[in-house]
Amino acid sequence: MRINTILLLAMSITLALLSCTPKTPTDLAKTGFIPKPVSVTSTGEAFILKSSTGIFVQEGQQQTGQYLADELNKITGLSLTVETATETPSNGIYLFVSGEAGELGMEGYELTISKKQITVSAGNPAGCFYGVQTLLQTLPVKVNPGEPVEIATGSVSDFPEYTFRGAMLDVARHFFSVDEVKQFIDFLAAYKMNVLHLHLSDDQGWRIEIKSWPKLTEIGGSTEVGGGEGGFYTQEQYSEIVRYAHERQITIIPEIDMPGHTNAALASYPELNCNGKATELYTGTEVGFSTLCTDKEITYQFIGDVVREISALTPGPWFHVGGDESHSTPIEDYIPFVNRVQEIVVSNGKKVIGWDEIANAAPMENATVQFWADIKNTTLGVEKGAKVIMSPAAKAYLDMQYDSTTHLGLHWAGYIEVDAGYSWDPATLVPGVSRENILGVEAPLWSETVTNIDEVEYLVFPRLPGYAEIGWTSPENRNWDEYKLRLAQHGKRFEAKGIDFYRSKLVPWEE
Ligand code: TNX
Repeated sequence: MRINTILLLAMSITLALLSCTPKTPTDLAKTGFIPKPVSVTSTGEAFILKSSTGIFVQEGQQQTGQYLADELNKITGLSLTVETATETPSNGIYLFVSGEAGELGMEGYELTISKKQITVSAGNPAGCFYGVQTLLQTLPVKVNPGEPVEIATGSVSDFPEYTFRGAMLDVARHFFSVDEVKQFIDFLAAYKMNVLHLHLSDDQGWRIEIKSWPKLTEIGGSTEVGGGEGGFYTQEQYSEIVRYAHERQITIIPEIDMPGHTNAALASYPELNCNGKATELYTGTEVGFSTLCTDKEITYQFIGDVVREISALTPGPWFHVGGDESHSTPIEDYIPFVNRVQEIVVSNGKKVIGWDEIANAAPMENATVQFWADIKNTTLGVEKGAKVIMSPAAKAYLDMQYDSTTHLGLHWAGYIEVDAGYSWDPATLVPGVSRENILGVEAPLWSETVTNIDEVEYLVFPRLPGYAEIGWTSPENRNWDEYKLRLAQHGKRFEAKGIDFYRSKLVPWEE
């Protein structure tokens, strides 16, 4: 035989042998992580997760350890448990928080996977939780009982672009139960989002118990858009939401929208109206017709009580005062009103957030304006020293329809297909608002057209992971053509979690 024939033969035998070896997920870099991490390195082997695998945590990290165990057990059918350890064990999974910023910052983490050991080390507990989410995305969607679970080896180093990565749920237009809100929180947690803004009051409903003003929920909480029965959270239920979110490193921002969007309160208490007469409850979807009576002292007593009671239940630093679309409040009344409300919020130990209209009031040093529509308002806020949360309606509103055939949602700001929702940079979208002015990104879901969590899921998925990535991943590291391939891998995850998502034709979904 000639030498090349022998070589050829040897090559084909090797190829044949290689194709018989079972396929293991040994390339960590091929995992479709969302949000995309700063760096991923593969080392080409596998960690085998089995019933004897120990989960060890540093003292203080038990909650995140238990979260990891619960999630792993759901996927694998195993019954892994959590133990504390004072140093890195030689086998198993170990979660560790250094308490120092290091090169990756406080929220950064390093996930290292070798054949024998998986470690997550982070600056703070939030970083540790994010490392756990990355680890969970390395697992298959579902594993048959008894089948070994292989996790590709390598390492991930990661940290977020923005410290504020959020979504909003409007529980006022339609009410959502505590369990539904918890499901929404789980959606955010899976993609490393850390803020849930709850729009707790509007013309159609008042959704949080205020002990000093009980009729707000008794009357104002009794209906919703379309005339359904509405509902509200007791203070205990609200605290339960806060607690559940906190366990997932998510801060709740409560919003009481004022002076407009207040019909539910005006229907509950006649004295809040300038004419002293209670309004009728409202179940339509018009905006801009209601206003608190800005020159009555009782109005500020009311706001003082509401802000005090809600702030006492809210460990997060912010209170959202709304301030949008106050078309029935003359601007000369609006400005002193917002100024006074800002003082009330600050005296209750919270920082003010408001929709971009509040920039017309002053001063704004410790306040944040939420850009949704008006560039002039937003840049005015920046000039007055405010920070900005980017929620451009035409890009980031989760209630905008995907296209003209979408059966839920609105389209007043346009249609937002999955690519359009993803392909923008908060730091360059608005002239006069740059990276250093921006606190972060929030995707709001208004609920005029959605009545339950299945409908919420259809508008939220698959756009939410894109907003999470805009908040987490630097713009240089983001690109739709590459992102859509990673998103395509997540369709199976949505299905496994029972999420009703929109199968956009722009995404090559993996079966
Ligand atoms: C505008 S965005 C509103 C809401 C509506 C939403 C519907 C904003 C600050 N105000 O009251 O629910 O549009 O998309």
